[in-house]
Amino acid sequence: MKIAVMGGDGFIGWPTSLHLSHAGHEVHILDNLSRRWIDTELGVQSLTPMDSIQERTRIWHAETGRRIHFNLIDLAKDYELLKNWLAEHRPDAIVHFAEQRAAPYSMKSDRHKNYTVNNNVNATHNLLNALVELDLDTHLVHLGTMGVYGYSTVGAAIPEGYLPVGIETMSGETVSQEILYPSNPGSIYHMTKCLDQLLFAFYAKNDRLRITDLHQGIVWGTHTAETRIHEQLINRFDYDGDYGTVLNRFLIQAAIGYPLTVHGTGGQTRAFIHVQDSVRCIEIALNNPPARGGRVEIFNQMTETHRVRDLAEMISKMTGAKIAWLPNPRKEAPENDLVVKNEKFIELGLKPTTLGEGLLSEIVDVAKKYAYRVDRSRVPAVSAWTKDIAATVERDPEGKRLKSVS
Ligand code: USQ
Repeated sequence: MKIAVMGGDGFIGWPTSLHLSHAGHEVHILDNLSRRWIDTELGVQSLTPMDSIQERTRIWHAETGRRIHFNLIDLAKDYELLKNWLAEHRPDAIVHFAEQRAAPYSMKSDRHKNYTVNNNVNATHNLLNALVELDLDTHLVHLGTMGVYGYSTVGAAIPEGYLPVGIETMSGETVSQEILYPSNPGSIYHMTKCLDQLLFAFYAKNDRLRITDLHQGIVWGTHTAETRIHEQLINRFDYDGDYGTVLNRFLIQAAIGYPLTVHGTGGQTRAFIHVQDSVRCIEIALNNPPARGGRVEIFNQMTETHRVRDLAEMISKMTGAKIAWLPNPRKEAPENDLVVKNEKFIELGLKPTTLGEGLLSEIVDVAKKYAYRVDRSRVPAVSAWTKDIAATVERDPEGKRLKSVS
């Protein structure tokens, strides 16, 4: 297949591009390199030393003989460039990662909220609009999030996208219908993924676009089989308070002797998936497109659920790290259960990589290797969901006063 990977320079976009290229597909990355600019804005850098995208693709070619093409295009702003590129290349499939993906970053200020909404919604809409305008039968695979559902299971497992409901008609009969599972976003970022869902439903119905939406959990790990091929193919690894996600953060914190930053009671249960499984799921989704004229295909892209405090306690036991119980900068349920259906990927052959497979200590080792690159002052999560919460997030786990965030 000829595949365009929108956002192919990012944390999952890069290993996905390598994986698909390795599997024999013709891969084109379209990216505006915004993650690199945001690193500069925040004054942080990936734990792992990352080369430029041009250097990464050069090394890939030198090591494997395969080419990955790179195009500097901003999907949200350069509609005509995007349309011209699609008209010229007519890809069989598109993997769409080209969105701002951090909840804390999206909640930092009014400017960050505007940026996240404008960037994410425009990028998705421009893509859909261009596919219709060019009359392309391209399969669009989008990276959504488990967070569109919220994290409450009301005693029933979260289904894969659609919920069967019975509705009583005016004549007293009950008709059954399948509706999109009610969305319940917990941040501006998560809200943009809910808006994406509506755009997809409309374009699948009105223009018969073939769309798959992958509702992914929190991705952990850093290496995949392909990023291991050469040191310069290494994936990025975010540890800072905005872009670092919980499990990877705890592992790097353990490696540098920083107390594990549990928000609140740590009773939040979330869905997880290893980055290697994430790229496999994307390949499976590409190989199983929905029919033209059908509804949006939705998969829950996760393999296990864990409670934040259980993760902290497990890593503390494994490494001897201390745990810091911090005021929660977010507005979220302090405790929740989470049961999620994920049969569709399992039936299509996914063999889940679980936490118990020795990979946790491998990540601690990666973190130790690059520990000299860590700026400890960037570890605390200071982006607060509301002004009253901001007033409570004052000290980091090492007891230092943080700059005011309210
Ligand atoms: N948390 C801590 N300590 C930390 C960091 C996080 O206790 O140092 C807690 C948070 O309060 C939250 C949970 O861990 O309850 C998860 O936070 P996270 O930063 O790991 O994940 P989240 O903000 O939900 O976002 C990440 C990705 C996003 C993806 C989402 C999937 O950044 O792109 O969509 O995970 S999901 O969480 O299933 O919605």
